[in-house]
Amino acid sequence: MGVTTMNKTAFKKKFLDLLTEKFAISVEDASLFEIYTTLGTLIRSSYAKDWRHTWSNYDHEQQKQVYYFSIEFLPGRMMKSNLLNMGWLDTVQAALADLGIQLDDVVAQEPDMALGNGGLGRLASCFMDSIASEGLPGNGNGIRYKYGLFKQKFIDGYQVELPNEWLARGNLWEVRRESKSVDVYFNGYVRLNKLDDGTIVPVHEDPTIVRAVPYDTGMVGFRNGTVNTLRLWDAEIPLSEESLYRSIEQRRAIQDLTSVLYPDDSNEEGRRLRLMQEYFFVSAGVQSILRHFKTKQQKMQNLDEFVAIHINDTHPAMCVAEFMRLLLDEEKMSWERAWNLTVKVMSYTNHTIMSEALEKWSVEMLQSMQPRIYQIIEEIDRRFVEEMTGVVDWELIQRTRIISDGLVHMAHLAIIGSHSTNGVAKLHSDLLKTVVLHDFYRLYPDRFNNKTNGIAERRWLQLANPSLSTVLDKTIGQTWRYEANDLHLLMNYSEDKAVHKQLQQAKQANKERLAAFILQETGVRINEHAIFDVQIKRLHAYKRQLLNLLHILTLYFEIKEEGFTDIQPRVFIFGAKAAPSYHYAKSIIKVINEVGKMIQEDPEVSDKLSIVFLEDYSVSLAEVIIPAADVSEQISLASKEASGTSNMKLMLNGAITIATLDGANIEIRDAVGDENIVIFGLTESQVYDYYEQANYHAYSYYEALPKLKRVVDSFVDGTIANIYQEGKEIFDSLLTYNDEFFVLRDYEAYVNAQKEIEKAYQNQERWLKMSLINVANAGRFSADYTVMKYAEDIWQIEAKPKSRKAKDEKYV
Ligand code: HBZ
Repeated sequence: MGVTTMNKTAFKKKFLDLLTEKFAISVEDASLFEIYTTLGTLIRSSYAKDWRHTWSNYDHEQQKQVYYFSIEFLPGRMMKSNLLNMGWLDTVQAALADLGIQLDDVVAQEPDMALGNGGLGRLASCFMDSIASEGLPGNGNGIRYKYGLFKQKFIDGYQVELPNEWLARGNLWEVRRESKSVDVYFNGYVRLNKLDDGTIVPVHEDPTIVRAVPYDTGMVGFRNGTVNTLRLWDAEIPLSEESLYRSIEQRRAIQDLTSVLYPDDSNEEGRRLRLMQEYFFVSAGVQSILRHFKTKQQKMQNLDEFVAIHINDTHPAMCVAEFMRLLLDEEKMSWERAWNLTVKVMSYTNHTIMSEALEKWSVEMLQSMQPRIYQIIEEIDRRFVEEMTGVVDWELIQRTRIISDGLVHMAHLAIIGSHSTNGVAKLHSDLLKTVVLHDFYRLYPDRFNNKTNGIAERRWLQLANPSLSTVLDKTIGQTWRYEANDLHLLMNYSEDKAVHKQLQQAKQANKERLAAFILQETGVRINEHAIFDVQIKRLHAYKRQLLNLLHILTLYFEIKEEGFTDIQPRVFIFGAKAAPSYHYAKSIIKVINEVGKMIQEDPEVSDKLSIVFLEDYSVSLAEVIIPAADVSEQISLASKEASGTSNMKLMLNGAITIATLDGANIEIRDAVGDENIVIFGLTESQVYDYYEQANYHAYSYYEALPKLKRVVDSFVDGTIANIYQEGKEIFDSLLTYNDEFFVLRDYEAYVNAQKEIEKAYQNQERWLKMSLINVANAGRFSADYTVMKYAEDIWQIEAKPKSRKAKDEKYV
């Protein structure tokens, strides 16, 4: 595989032989699932050799490798992206068509690997794709949750959470590696044994031992023969300890460890389990890295020349202490030497500026669950305080130390124990330095840096949008397929009417595809010629889906009560899950659904407006929505969205962004220019001024703007049916509790910005040019570039020339 091509005849023969071998069935009689299994098996066995070679080459050439620790990965479906990256996609599609099979029907058999909540998990998977595609030596380390993120259903407009049994029919891509299992210790206590020579050896007494079994999945690089590894850990009862864990509760406690992905950490029992999960995958991962390193017979002293460990958000922050534990207790290294290595090996990414989202664990919980790790954290903290005393003021030390007020601050551990802390967009990284982590910036200015997020453009353009891809191939050639910045060649056609026309046709085809999907899923027939206005992301107050809804209601009342008729028809498309315990977010979902129903049932408006709230937003759903979008809603309160990544995916597919100056929106504006994006609302510094002066009065906006008042009142005056409680809750959040996220403050600017969008759309010539400029300038947001920057600046890892084949040989 790799850059070698597979011809149609050879593929058909292999495929039919394997189908017979596996199922003793003819292609005519085979079910789609049997076809899917056969094709998947063939794909996997075809990259197996490259997988083995990649692994052994890294060792053989003594390459430094990065291990990306993330409590979430959200790869979505793998079949098509593997085919694309192997260079087989077109051949297989054509060969199957000859056999009367549509590849897309086969692909749909695969459940989404949904082991993440949102942007953070998806970013980790985009990085896995790009790391392999750049030929970089890098692997993922995470948890193999038995249930993925809950399946969302709407019942009477309410979100209901159902289990997502993604493993029910097996998982084609994973390999269970029993022989690489490790033991992870919990609970018990630590006894310090004094040896004859006076050295003290900590012994973990009476532990609960959990066996961590890795399941590896190949991460296939784009046409370069590189296949890296995503290693996900499952918790099992250790065979040797079977007899010890006899009670059902004990056995269940172990099995539950990797059972669910946490959408929710709001109750004590849940929090305990979450902390166990964190230590579980940290310890298993770090142990297996060191074990592997030892087989290479390198000296421990040189560890930092071979290993980089990345801490994705604070969830894996215990990597710092676990790494120390192994160097101290197992390798008998001195504290100073171990610490020096740890800081060089570790690096940390922060994904949020909301301080309430930075993890803190109670000393009591951490100490009882992880007595040795807690001791080490205490010692790191003690030495930190000692080192800083007399150098900086006492208050600063108190604010930055790891343990204070009975809490262990995980972000502090990650920053103190690593050589690099980065934010995920320029604004976010600046805010880390100046506000959120300012104290740490004063201590360690050199550790802070920015790495703006990126996306796997192969998935989000080549795979998700074949119509646009074809137009690009015809217009600018194919080099953009491996060098995303070559999309810029499209700028040469920014005034070309013929190209505009083709872009328009591609968009229309995608809109029809989405409309058909919506009809099939919801029974609702939407206007394919309306503006498709899209907001897809987790449901959160700061992301302000509510602001979007206020605008929709404004249009509704303009039609109903003010007799507006010349409104450009719009379909508002939402995709969003709310954390099960996030009451307010669930109320927003309910109200959006009820407004949707009200509009749909009203013939006076239903031909102009509609709301489609698609259930169970996921990577696969995003792949159908994004190519069809005309408008990209990126309307978070400035300063709150660390980066955003759907903003990048949507611009890449030619949607025009309506946005606040938040997260990566700012960099999108810089890329496309002010004329090709619609910006509105408070800036981050205006938001901070309000905070400083405490002078925001939401009520005054409600009072001053009659249209806004009409809309806000509709939550409580009976205009919208079935939202008695939810409507009141939202009304109160805006007026009684003074609108934490400045929705009313930004309302007028947003409505005006939406008018601008409408005006631009009505001038299709202008719109298509704007759209083209967005596509042409999206290349810089390819995660290929992002991971190269991490590789150079943070991880200090390199790709060997031969693993960069696709780029270097220009395969087209
Ligand atoms: O990470 C998101 C940010 O909100 C978004 O702006 C950014 O683009 C993206 C990638 O950097 N953060 C998350 O998605 N966070 C989580 O999903 C999360 C999951 C579990 C937690 C906390 C946060 O315990």
